[in-house]
Amino acid sequence: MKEINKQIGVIERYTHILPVTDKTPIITLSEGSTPLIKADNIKKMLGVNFNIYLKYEGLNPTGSFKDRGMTVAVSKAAESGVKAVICASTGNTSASASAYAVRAGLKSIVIIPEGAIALGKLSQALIHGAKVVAVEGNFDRCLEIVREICENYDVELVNSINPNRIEGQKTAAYEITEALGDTPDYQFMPVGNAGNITAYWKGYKELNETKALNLPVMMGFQAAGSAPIVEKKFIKEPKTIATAIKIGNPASWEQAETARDESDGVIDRVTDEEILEAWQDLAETEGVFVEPASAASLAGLKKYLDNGDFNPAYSKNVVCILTGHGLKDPDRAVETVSRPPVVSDSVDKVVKCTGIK
Ligand code: AN7
Repeated sequence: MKEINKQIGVIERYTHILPVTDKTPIITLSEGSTPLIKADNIKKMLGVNFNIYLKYEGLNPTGSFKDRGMTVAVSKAAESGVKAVICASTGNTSASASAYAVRAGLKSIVIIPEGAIALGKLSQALIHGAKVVAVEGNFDRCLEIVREICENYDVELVNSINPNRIEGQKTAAYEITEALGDTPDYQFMPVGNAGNITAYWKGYKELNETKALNLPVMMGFQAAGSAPIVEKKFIKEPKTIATAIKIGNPASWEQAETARDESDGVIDRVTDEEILEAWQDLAETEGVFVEPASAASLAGLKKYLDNGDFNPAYSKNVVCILTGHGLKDPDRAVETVSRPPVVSDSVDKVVKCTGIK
């Protein structure tokens, strides 16, 4: 039967720039092709002249940018004939790996830091049938354990140290560039394990080499309690409400520094307070609900505007990457914003609470 209006995933859309061949089975959930949303309400709120765009990666099939890399990593794993994939995760990688593993008919094994995963993400890994093991330790320790397991057993590591993850994730740089008709001037984004900033930088460098497009300035932001790259040292006990980026020893540390230095950008930190404020701004002014870690991008932009360190001309394009969906971490919203009033079953009482009158 003919498939009508089939949305293709990133492997089919970007075959020519990805490490796939005719022999690679394409394991896809039609990821990518996420919207680049013009944020004119935030532009007005901030009183700036330049253009602000939001790359809403929470609209990928499992709710985060990880799907772009996972389609490539799991397709290559299936091609190689392994029987299982494994990852350490602060949540989103595990949600994505377990979903793509199901489609490939592979087992998935997920190692998470105990008590430090947002509920939405844990429920995804569980419903997709992953073998989930919670370790009494932080993410960095989980990744060490997974790396050791991979040295001794025939399982494929699908964390972002797997180069196929980076290849898949670089497609977001291509999409942004296609949507704008040019590379952006500045890109603000969260940094955790630093795979994503590495992937974007690879994408933009390729576009620079093949199409002579300008390189954007990369502005990466870690959470203040988990900012090893900023502090130039491992953080033994990282702390932040943005659990996705609660990482004290990023695997792609050096690559993140390269992106920063080659682009004349920064890797800086934003406090939990600044993250939550930007997170609420996105929901309240643009109707875009993201998980807290994602809001580190806008928090970083606001910080640099406040500092006076950031003053682009009116025609410039600034993109904030929103890495994960707000429904990943619904508890945070319910805790932060006041709960709804409960009234007895009466039209009058309901009307009184609504503010209609
Ligand atoms: C929403 O899932 O590390 O700098 O194990 O889930 O590429 O690590 C997630 C990271 C930003 C940081 N935003 O990206 C994992 C994991 C969200 C994330 C990041 C993550 P990287």
